Amino acid sequence: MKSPELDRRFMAAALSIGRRNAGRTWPNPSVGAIVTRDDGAGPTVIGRGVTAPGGRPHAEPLALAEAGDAARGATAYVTLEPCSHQGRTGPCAVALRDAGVARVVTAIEDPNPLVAGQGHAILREAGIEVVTGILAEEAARDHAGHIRRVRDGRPHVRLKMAMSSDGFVGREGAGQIAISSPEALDYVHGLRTSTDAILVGIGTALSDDPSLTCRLPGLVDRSPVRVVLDSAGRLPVDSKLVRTAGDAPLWIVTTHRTDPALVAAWQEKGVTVLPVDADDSGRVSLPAALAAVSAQGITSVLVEGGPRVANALLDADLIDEMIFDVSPMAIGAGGIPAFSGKPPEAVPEDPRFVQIGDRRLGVDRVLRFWRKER
Ligand code: AOF
Ligand code: ZN
Repeated sequence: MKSPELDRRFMAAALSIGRRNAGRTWPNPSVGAIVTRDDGAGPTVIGRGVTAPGGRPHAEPLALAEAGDAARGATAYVTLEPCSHQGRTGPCAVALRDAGVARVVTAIEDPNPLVAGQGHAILREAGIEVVTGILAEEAARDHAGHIRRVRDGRPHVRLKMAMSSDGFVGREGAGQIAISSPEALDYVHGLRTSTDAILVGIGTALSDDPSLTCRLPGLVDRSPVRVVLDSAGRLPVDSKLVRTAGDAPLWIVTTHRTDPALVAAWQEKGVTVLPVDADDSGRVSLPAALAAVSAQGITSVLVEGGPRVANALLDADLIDEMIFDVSPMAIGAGGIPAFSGKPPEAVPEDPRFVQIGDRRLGVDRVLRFWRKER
C-alpha cells in the first residue's frame, strides 16, 4: 500500500528521529532515516537511524543494519537526499541500492556540491522508485544549518531573547534580572542542546559572567560549543567561561590586535582562539566571525545576547530565526531594549521575517520567527 498520506506520516517519523541528534553531528546535518516494509497488512517500520554524534555513521546504514535482510523490497524514508560521495564508508545511495530497497522517499535534495542530485540519480539508475519533496519545508528547517553552511559559508543564526511585556531585556544598572518562567528556561536549555554552538558578545560575557553550559539534569555532556566575540581581548582568564573550557569547548573570536600574551594564556586553559579581521569600527567583523566558526564545522549558532550583538546581526541581515520569550512582567523606566536603538515593537513587525510559532510556557509566551527566503 502506497499513498501520499502514508509517505508524509513516515517522513514525519524520520524527521523526528533526525532531530534527536541535532546539535551534535556537526559538521554534518542530523539526518533521520526509516525503513518500512509491507507484507500485506500495511507498512511497518523495520529500521531506524539518525546520523551519529560527530557526523558518522550516516543515518541510512544504521537504519539498513536494523532492517537486515528484510530491507530487500522495502521503502526507505530519508530526510535528506542520500549521499553519493565516498567518505570513510561508501555512499549511502549505494548502500540503499545494494540492500535491495525498492523505493526511496526523501524530503529535500542535498545542496552539498558533492551530492546535489547525484544520490537520487544513483538510485534511479538502479531502477529504484524515487519520490522527493515530501515534507520539504519541515526538512529545510531542520537542515537549515547544513544548507546555510554549504550555500553561504556561515551557520544558521538563531537569536533567542527573553524580554519583559514592554520589550526590555533588563534595567540599566540592575545586573541580570530573572525574566523567564522556569518552563521557558528549560526550553532554552533544550535549545542549547539542539544547536551546535552558542554565541555571546563580550558585553554579556563581562556583565553576566555566564557559563553557557546546558544544565538540564543529565544533559551537561550535550553542551554546545561556546563562542564569545571579544574584539579587543577583554575576557578574563578567571571568568567562568574560561575556567570551564575543559568541560565544554570555548572559542574566542577576536581581532589580530589582541595581546599575544593573553591569547597564549587563553590557549593554556584549552580555549580555541579564532583571529579574524576587524570592521571599520575596529570590532570583529560579524560576517568574518561567522565564516570562521563555519570553517570549523559549526552549522548553527544560538545567539543569547546581548542587545548590541543582536542589533548588529539584525542590521547586517545575518539573523535566520528569532525566538522571543515574552514574560508578563513589565520593566518600565530604565529598561534596556532587546535591540539597542530599536523600539521594542519594531522587531516582531520586521517584514524580513514570518511568524512560525506562538506557544505558552508557564506564564511566558514564546514567539518564533523565521527569515523569509530572499
Ligand atoms: C547522508 N546521510 O546521515 C548525512 C549526510 O564527511 P562525510 O563523508 O560524512 O559526508 C558529509 C556530507 O554528507 C554532509 O556534508 C552532507 O552533505 C551529507 N550528510 N548524508 O546520506 C546522513 N548526515
Ligand atoms: Zn551518507
